[in-house]
Amino acid sequence: MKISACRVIVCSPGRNFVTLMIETDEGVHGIGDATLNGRELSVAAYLKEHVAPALIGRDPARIEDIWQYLYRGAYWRRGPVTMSAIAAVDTALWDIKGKVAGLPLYQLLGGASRDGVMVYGHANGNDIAQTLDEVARYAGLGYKAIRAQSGIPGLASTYGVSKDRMYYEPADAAIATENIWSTAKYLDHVPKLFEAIRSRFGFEHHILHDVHHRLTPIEAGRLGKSLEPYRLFWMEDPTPAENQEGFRIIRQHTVTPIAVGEVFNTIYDCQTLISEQLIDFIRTTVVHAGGITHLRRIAQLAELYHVRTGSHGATDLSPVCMGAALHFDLWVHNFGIQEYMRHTPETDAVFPHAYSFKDGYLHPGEAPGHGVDIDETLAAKHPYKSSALPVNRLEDGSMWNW
Ligand code: EZ4
Ligand code: CO
Repeated sequence: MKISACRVIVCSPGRNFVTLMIETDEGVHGIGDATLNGRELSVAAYLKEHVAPALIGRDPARIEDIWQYLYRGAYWRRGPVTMSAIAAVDTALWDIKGKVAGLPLYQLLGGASRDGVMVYGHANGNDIAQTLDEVARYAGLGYKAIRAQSGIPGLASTYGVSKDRMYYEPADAAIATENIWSTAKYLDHVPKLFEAIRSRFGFEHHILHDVHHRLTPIEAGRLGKSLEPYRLFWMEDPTPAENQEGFRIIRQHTVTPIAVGEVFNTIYDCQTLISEQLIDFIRTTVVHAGGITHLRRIAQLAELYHVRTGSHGATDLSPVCMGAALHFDLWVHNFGIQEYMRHTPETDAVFPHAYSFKDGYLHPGEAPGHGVDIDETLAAKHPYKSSALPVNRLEDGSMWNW
């Protein structure tokens, strides 16, 4: 069997997605997600110009060799654009391997380690009362784990709070929207949110929170300590993680579990975080961290150090990534949780999929490969729309992390 075509499909059914389609001379095809929110066309160009021509005629069964060819062979290693492009190829090749074998992807990896994949949904509101109502809604839908975010008094807008309660799409304008941030106002408000959640709902549910890279390590230590009575499942991205050693400071001050890594693209981004046991959950995903082949290496390093997986699963990761991630999650021994932000009905229609939700768990289904396809006719009706992620400034105008 040989790769006969390699095409990039860019569409926007509610939001932008980049999908790689790999076809073979024996009629089997596979697809992979290559979406990099706000920077979509850079990955599309990388794939079209530099990857697709080199894949024609290759044996699609040689997944490891093609991964190494694209990683080592580029000379310019790592980075989100390169690693998302490699991820798309890798995901499509695993999809093909599964279809050829007639087996769902999780069976190729080693079979199921569990019956279902625990997911968390997003409760968000403009204020605490609204967030509490959303927690109640997710609990009513059967979720065992819920992420809670709320607006902050004195700030016009906040990460994680959306107009539409079920979907969260931060990339909302062609030129980035500017938000204002105050660490003092945030640190004052957040413990009140979790105190209110625990006093209304008790401790039955796993409760999570995303700090979205806003704090310094010592501030994160203070937040983690102040949230200890509410026993969070995790505190996510407390501080930007380029300086992995900085997490030692957070660890010295709190036992609130820490999840990091949705923006990481290789194992080297989390080598110190994992080997020094500075985090509890690693959030690398199929699409942004080199596909199933590389995610497996990260998870198996993490397993040595009691770090569990908790993959990113926002709406900007397409159903193709979600399908592949669920096979990975069902198999990987040191699984922790999977983020699951629902896609819009328009997105779901373009990407028919075998995965399904029941009682707080997702299951990837039994279709061969990863079980997600693309309706290209429908996709063509939703052309690309330029949209950027917001930026953040402090109240005095200085740029900050969004
Ligand atoms: O801001 O995926 O945990 N989830 C997140 C997401 C990210 C977006 C960026 O594209 O942090 O909402
Ligand atoms: Co996050």
